[in-house]
Amino acid sequence: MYAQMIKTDSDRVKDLSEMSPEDRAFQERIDRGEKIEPKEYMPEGYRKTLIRQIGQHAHSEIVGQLPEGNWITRAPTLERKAILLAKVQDEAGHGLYLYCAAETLGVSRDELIGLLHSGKMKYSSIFNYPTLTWADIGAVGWLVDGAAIMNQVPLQRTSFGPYSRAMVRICKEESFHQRQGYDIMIKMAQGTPEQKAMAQDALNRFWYPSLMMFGPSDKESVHSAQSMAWKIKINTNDELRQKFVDQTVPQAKYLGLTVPDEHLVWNEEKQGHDFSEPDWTEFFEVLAGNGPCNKERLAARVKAWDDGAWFHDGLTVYAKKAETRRARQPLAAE
Ligand code: FAQ
Repeated sequence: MYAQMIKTDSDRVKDLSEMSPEDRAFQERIDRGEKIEPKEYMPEGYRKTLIRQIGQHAHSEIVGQLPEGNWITRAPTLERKAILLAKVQDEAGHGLYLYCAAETLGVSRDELIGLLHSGKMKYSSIFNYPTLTWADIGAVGWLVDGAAIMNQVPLQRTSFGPYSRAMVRICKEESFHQRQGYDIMIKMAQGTPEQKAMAQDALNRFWYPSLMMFGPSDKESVHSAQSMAWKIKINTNDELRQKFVDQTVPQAKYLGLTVPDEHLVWNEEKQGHDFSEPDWTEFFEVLAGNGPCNKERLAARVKAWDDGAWFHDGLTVYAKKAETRRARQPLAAE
């Protein structure tokens, strides 16, 4: 049912005068900065846009465990192993809060997961790139979590109550994640020449994919205008990308690493950096399923789901039995 609705939420933004009385009252609530809660009136497009965005966000957290999960057994020290294990578990928790937030909109978790597994729903492009060395785990924490936080801090003020509340907790955890990544990068960049070269190589490979995380340029973004009118999104894709570059360039400098962009330069007038756009052809290829790891990532998720089916089925049967038992039992005496 939801599958047919995914593509239909990007109509032109309507003027207040063109709206039905309910939609106008809804838009006025949004404009006053009120939060919308699950049982309250919302236009169908608002509900569908949120299911799409929160669902994709949840899938990203779950699929995002895979590139780092690969390194849990290979982390260089026991301490690094424990930290990475905790981080990967946090990502699972984020996925669960987000699936719960999506469920309040009337879509089931099974339906969302089915859409992910059949390739009908997206997850973040970044997780279709491989993590080839330990330095990549540093780069993921520093750049990928850094980009995720840049996007998610404003989402704490998003108009849908359950999504904004999930973001508050997620952002707290993500900032630890970013620091642990930067800490790995500091150790590598200040280590042997070989370690520093690994850190530079990780930055070279993760820089442009991290810039792509913010989505296509504002000219190409089909959903931004409506999502911003509904305050689902608070900033445009390009605004957040610019903030990310401005925040990250001094961090790279501190590490003694070079951002792989020969056109990167501080622009005094705009008080921000000028920088090269990512390769958008590559971005759309990754979205179409043709990135370096798309097939591997989806196959790993489907296998994990299928391997866990016996447990899922057992729990469902047990829950039904427990419910029948409870229904048959007379009420306990007062
Ligand atoms: N990857 O019109 P727009 C994390 C799609 S969390 C894949 O601009 P919108 C934590 C977009 O869905 C990372 N698809 O779309 C972590 C749409 O396709 P559709 C995830 C992308 O929604 C760290 C089409 O392109 N964060 O990393 C991407 O207004 C480390 C047109 O684009 C979130 O999901 C992309 N990068 O803006 C975990 C944050 N960009 O649906 C483990 C919430 C765009 O029409 C380890 N989401 N698309 O088929 C958002 O803020 C927005 O959805 C955007 C896209 C900004 C991602």
